[in-house]
Amino acid sequence: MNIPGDPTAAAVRTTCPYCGVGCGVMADVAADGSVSVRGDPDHPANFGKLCSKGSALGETTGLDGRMLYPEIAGRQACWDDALDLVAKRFTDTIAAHGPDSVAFYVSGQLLTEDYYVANKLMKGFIGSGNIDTNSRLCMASSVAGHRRAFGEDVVPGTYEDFEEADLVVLTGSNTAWCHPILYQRLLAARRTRGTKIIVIDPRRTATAQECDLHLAIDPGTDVLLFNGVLAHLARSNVIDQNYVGAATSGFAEALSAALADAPSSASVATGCGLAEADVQLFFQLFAGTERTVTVYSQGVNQSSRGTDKVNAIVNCHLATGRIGRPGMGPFSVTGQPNAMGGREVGGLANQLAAHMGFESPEDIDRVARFWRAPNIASRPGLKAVDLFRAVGEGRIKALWVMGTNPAVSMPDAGRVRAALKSCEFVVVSDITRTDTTRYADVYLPAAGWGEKDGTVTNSERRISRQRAFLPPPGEARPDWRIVCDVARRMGFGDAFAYDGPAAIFREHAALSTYENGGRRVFDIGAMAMDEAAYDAMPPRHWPVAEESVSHHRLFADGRFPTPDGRARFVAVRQDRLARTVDATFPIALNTGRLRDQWHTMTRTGRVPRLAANTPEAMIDISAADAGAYGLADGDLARVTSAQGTARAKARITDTVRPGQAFLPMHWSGSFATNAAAGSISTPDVDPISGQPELKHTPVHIAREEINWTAVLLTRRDLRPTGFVHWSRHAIEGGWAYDLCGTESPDQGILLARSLLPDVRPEHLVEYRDRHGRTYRAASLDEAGTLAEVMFVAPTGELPPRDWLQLLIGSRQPLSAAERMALLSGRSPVPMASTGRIVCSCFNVGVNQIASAVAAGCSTVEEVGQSLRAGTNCGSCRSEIRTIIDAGRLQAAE
Ligand SMILES: Nc1nc2c(c(=O)[nH]1)N[C@H]1C(S)=C(S)[C@@H](COP(=O)(O)OP(=O)(O)OC[C@H]3O[C@@H](n4cnc5c(=O)[nH]c(N)nc54)[C@H](O)[C@@H]3O)O[C@H]1N2
Ligand SMILES: Nc1nc2c(c(=O)[nH]1)N[C@H]1C(S)=C(S)[C@@H](COP(=O)(O)OP(=O)(O)OC[C@H]3O[C@@H](n4cnc5c(=O)[nH]c(N)nc54)[C@H](O)[C@@H]3O)O[C@H]1N2
Ligand code: SF4
Ligand SMILES: [Mo]
Repeated sequence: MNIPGDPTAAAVRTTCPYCGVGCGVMADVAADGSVSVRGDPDHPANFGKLCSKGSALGETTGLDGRMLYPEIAGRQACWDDALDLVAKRFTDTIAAHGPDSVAFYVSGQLLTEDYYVANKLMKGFIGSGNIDTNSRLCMASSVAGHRRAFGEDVVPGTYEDFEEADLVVLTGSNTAWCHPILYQRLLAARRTRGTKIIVIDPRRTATAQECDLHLAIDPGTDVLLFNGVLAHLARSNVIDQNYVGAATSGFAEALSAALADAPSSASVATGCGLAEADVQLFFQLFAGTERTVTVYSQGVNQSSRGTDKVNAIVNCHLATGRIGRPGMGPFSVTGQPNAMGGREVGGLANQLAAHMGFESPEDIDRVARFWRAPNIASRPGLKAVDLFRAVGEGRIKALWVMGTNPAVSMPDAGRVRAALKSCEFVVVSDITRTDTTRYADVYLPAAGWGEKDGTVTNSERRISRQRAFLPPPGEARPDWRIVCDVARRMGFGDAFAYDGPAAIFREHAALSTYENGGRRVFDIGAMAMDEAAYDAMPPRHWPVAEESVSHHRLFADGRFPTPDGRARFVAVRQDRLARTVDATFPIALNTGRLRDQWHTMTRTGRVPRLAANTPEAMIDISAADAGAYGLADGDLARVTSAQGTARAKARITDTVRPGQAFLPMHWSGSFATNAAAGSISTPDVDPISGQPELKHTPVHIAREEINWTAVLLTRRDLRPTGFVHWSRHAIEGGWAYDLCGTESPDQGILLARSLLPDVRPEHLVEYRDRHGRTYRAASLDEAGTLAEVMFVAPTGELPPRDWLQLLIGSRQPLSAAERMALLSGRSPVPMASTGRIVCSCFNVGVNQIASAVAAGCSTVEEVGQSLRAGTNCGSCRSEIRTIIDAGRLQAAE
């Protein structure tokens, strides 16, 4: 699409496919096919800014690793055969075993149009509720909490509320890393407004490092803390009695539960593991600040108490009437780019469509009539954890996975992999090969970001267009089309005869307004538009029931979509977590995200500058626990839970408390052996929302006795087998593999060498020491450029690799001096080492920042002026501050 007046006429306006902030992106395709991106200055979510992941989007559109053709049983097939087979197996299974013997497991990363047709096919035409989504692992507790309190799954506020608040309470949200542009908007507002920021998180995250008060609560105790707030509000007489009386119900019960739970700030402090003074300060700030926004994400949702946590928070906002007004409100930030869109179409097994549910026979009837659905599901389907359990038990015999990688991201993932393996028929639609596609009987290549058209809805209910600017590679097709093609083959052609995403969106909009009469807040009736208007659609908030009425902020009038129009307080009590630590599993394992990686790394994992900040899987552990388990920094830790075992390098840090550890969720089997958090995470779920407790798994940690380590730099894409541990990260022109093992060093050398390719002797240089402890090899290609390097050595004795990494990337023929120097790992011409990358937007390393500090830079701004580090997305600013502080400390010693 050409944008009038734009200097780069080819730029296409689209939306970032990562987090729920939903930033606008302008994409340019150069003559050579390369893609560059920049923030869309006119998009109201980001006003031109992009974070490190968004800025690197242009580097993810290449064809490396993409799957270009359908496959049946691992062999390339034509689309007709693949689609026929999927339709036949689903139809046969349903005929033999009924509609509940099949299921779809889909994703908050699908576009609304993809999601809409998948949901319509399963619930309306197959006639089962068995479509669930990875949003079950992500947003289900917020959805359930909203429905309990408001009667509908609605986020009342907008991003402007972050900027108009005087107090922002970030609860279980590492906003600096996970919603970076929204966080930067908050920090910018704080600079002028003086906003107070409180972070409630057991870890001292990058977000916590910037805040005014960090409450490092004991895992899972948020209900108690917010019950404490409610009790304090009552004690301090700041309850808005008028609002409570006019707009809510259930206050007395909620307050008495809160008072019973949290009789005093001292009892809250004890129960949450906090200092009483900090608890009092929090209570006072909350009570005394009218313009308060409470933001929450996975530290709240991913819990066996998740729904209660949400309601404990919402209760405090209802009690003070701080909802639906500027700078106030409970604010659940969504994770995935279209988590919200998925909730709108009813992608969760317990929702129907367009915010209608199975609880109401009228809703079921209405949706059936609208769809002309012959066989609509009349009850909810299985939620993700139960769904995979049913797959494992053979109750679900045909499963279609779209746009998610459950073999890695589900809790108790080993059991999920076993279920996928045992399932009679598994279909996977993805853009690349993943740990899940290994189990696919039929693989369907989907078109990815930049190749498909549709809409997504961000955390503030803003619907934006994703637009194509590249042709789908090979035979890849958009997901909506794949689903409709299967539906047609199953005999439902009339209901799936869309000519494009605009037609699907039109129907979605029409359903939202169908017999609505103001009962359902989700009404986008006025957005049922033609193709041209859809193409040009600017980002806008829902609801849009009528073109002229804008509902920027919801619930401003104190009316809620409940039968009596009142919001509901929910009486909640803090009681025990589903599972707690004990003598066998004494450490509470927390899992979550890193700044520069996206989930199972299928896209971000291929971008060298996104790998540079944290190249290997690390488990964060306190010095006290490391001491107790005999672990030194960088040792390989074996982490065992009731579900399984994972291995990661220990990082000793004061950001986690003794008794806790943190493992990122990102490292799938494609990037490391056995480092996935999912394999050890508990499948315990919140009883109301069915969301798993991914933030709290009791584990045991031990040191793995390592006798050799190795690094392999290569252009080849390898999945080594037979190793105790390996982990890889993208470098320019190839991959760096870190390997290690418990075998003797000479055995380790044998094992590691098995990874080297057969090359002609004249292309290989090798060195082995007399004692068989170290081995070094490098191979050149025909053009005389460096193709592979392998070093094997006892722990801590590997030579440097920075220079060799540059050589792999440069693809320049080596000089004689360089060839001579290869096995030393040191450039014949001295070069400064940048060190681990801190700012991935401008590729600035820790050594460069430390030098700038030594040369006199004493603030983050000065470092930015000198190196540009921290001046784009800003997510590395807290790390830069830590380096400045360390420099200061060193200077003082
Ligand atoms: N860089 C990056 N950004 C992302 C993503 C990504 O993969 N990478 N994914 C996106 C998605 S889908 C999601 S859902 C969001 C998630 O965004 P966040 O929710 O911000 O991220 P997490 O790291 O999963 O968890 C948040 C915090 O919860 C804390 N926590 C753990 N237990 C508790 C507890 O009992 N109480 C409290 N109060 N806090 C606790 C953890 O220590 C962690 O710091 O991020 C989105 N953005
Ligand atoms: N231990 C632990 N586990 C967690 C979490 C945690 O904090 N801790 N967080 C949970 C949360 S909040 C989430 S959201 C999940 C995320 O978990 P997943 O959904 O499994 O993660 P992704 O890696 O984003 O998977 C998306 C898949 O879709 C593919 N894809 C990309 N674009 C397209 C497309 O257009 N069409 C199709 N068909 N496929 C596409 C990608 O290649 C990738 O394989 O993980 C959950 N699991
Ligand atoms: S904050 Fe970053 S990842 Fe999230 S939408 Fe914006 S650019 Fe994308
Ligand atoms: Mo998520």
